[in-house]
Amino acid sequence: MSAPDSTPDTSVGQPAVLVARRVFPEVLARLRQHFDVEANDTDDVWSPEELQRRLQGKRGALTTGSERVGAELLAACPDLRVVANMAVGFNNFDVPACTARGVLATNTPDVLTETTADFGFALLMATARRVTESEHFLRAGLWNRWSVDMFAGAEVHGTTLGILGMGRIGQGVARRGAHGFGMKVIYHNRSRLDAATEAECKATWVSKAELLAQADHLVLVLPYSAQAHHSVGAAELAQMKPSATLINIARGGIVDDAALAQALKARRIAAAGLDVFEGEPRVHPDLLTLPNVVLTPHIASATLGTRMAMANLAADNLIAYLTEGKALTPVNPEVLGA
Ligand code: 8YV
Repeated sequence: MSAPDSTPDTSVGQPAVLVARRVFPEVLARLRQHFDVEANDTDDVWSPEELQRRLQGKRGALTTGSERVGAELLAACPDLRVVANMAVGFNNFDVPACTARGVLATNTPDVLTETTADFGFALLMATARRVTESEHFLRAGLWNRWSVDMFAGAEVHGTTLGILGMGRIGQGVARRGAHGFGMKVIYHNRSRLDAATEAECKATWVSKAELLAQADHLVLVLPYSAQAHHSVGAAELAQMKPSATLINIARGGIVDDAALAQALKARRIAAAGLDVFEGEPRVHPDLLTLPNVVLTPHIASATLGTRMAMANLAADNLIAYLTEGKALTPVNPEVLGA
């Protein structure tokens, strides 16, 4: 398929863009300096049909991980030139389909790295040290005496931190573990880091089997793809230490949530901390009943400063592409040269 004529926009008047979810007023104001903006001012996710209808005549869209941009939508929206995701992950985009149609896709890397790594560590600590479980106990009025092993949790400092997926966020988690908590850091990734980055993170590459067998705390930070689906399922959980904790700040679908619930119930592993879920915002009902799992609603990047930086970067990508044919963080840069 030949890519249709692309940027910069030369149509009369300002190009029209769609903002698919409520974002900060400051960001909308910036966009309105350049574009005719239609914006969702609610937290409701538009249905695919509604999204398609509202995209008619739009040159650009600011999306979040909730809006699916696939071949069908792209075919039905021939004016669309750029989709700017307010997320580092972009598994909601069919990138080859975007490229085939000459539609630029962008994401928001870097600006959320440290904040997300902070949260990965917060979830690890809360899970290992049973923070939410013990808080529920206290709030329920059940705390009436000290006890020698009450909510005794797992050690964090000096233990082995395993990281599956060693991109920017994985490296941030590794640095925190190695430098802040004196942890031995092992990681598995398709490609090994260069020696300087390994030294900075004090991290050692191991096979996936070694990672599963040796980690006291295993943090998942790999991007979602069809190949990564259920990277951790019953077979992998069976290879972990019974005392281990599993932390998922990557994407729902990386873990087989039903298998995890079974493993947690049977104490096959000690505990899990989950920020992302298969089919979220639904959560596997068995997970909700288990005491040894900490559950948070996909908030790893949620500080106001970081969310603002993400929204601004997505807006900057729209502005750069539709006014100058450039992009700050493209995921299919080949479209720029087309
Ligand atoms: C977003 C995320 O909050 O950046 C990502 O990939 O998962 C989160 O930071 C979420 O995807 C909304 O776009």
